[in-house]
Amino acid sequence: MQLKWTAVALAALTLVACGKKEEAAAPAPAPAPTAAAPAAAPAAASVVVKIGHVGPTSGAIAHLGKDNELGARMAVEDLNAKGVKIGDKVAKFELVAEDDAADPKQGTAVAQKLVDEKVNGVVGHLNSGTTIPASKLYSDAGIPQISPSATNPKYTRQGFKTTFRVVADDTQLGGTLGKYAVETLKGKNIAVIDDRTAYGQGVAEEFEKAAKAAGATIVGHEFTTDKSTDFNAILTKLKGANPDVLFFGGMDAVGGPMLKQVKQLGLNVKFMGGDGLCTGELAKLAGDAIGEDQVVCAEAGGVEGDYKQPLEDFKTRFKQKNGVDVQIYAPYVYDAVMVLADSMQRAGSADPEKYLPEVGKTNYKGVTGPIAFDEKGDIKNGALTLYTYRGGQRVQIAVVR
Ligand code: ABU
Repeated sequence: MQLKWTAVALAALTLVACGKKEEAAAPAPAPAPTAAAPAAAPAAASVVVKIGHVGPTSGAIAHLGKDNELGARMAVEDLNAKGVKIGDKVAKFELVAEDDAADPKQGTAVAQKLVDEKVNGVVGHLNSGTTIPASKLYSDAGIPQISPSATNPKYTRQGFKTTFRVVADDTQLGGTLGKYAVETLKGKNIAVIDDRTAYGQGVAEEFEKAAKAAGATIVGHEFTTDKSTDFNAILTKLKGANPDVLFFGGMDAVGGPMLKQVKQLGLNVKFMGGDGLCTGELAKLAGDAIGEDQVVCAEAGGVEGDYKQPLEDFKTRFKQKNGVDVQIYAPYVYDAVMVLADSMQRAGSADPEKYLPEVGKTNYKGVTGPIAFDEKGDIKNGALTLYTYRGGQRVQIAVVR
């Protein structure tokens, strides 16, 4: 018996695989078993699993980066509380959280840091503009990456085996919103502004294509940046074209102040945007400039039927634990971490090379609904949730596929 224990402990202590430390509790000198106190079972060997998370936890959209990071933290805590086993070892999940400030250069720098740290998997980044360049580094290192929020289609269309996404993309977002602008909001003369980021430009172009195809006229397309605060010149120019709908491709941090200036200029439009606009924070950023039902935007995911309750339960638990409401993508981040862990469990290994094939075979019921991936790594049968704002609150209009 003693010989067997020693062999197990030695094997566990010497096992070191790609990105993971495999450990066993140091064998304490065992007291001699007695009839009253039988010998204690040996502590199970454990494996440390590092989950990298990247989002902008500083800068203008830090509130969204922090939302994502809290989702990752909750997943890691839940996995550790459950005592998940990978192979015959108890997994100890560790979150390695990095801030990319929504900046592509900082994004690749922190991605390299995670590669050097030999993380077992990555959830992130938040922005398409950081996610796409970082994905090359993770692909070269063979590290599975799941984006919970980057919606530019290019991310999963680079031919990498390591890229996955648990939300719909900009083709679906822009396409659905463009059709909605014309068919439901009855928009005829539509103006567009985008922030020239990978996300803002992409979603605006998809919106414009779909709105035109549905019969609208695009009366103007102006440009800003993801750091701008003064939109008077472009809004004044667009006002001259008398639009009934204004679509903004960009994030809430720019969209909120833009809505204030829309009101100041007396521009009477429905204000539309993709998921970057569609946050809890938008109402605060726009203040009383946000008219009842004036904004229509879409989250790149959504649940119906039996899946509504698990998502509501997650949001309640998130608030209780963190003292703040979910902004938008924390539940998707939570599920992305769970998908990585589920794939590791099915592979019986946290070694990226061994569990990567299992990520593609995922069939997971998450708090954001069922998750399975197509051949590119995109979520199958992705949903969108359309929202408006009433009384300063985000209010759901519909879930569409
Ligand atoms: N999807 C909106 C926010 C993230 C991004 O794609 O840049």
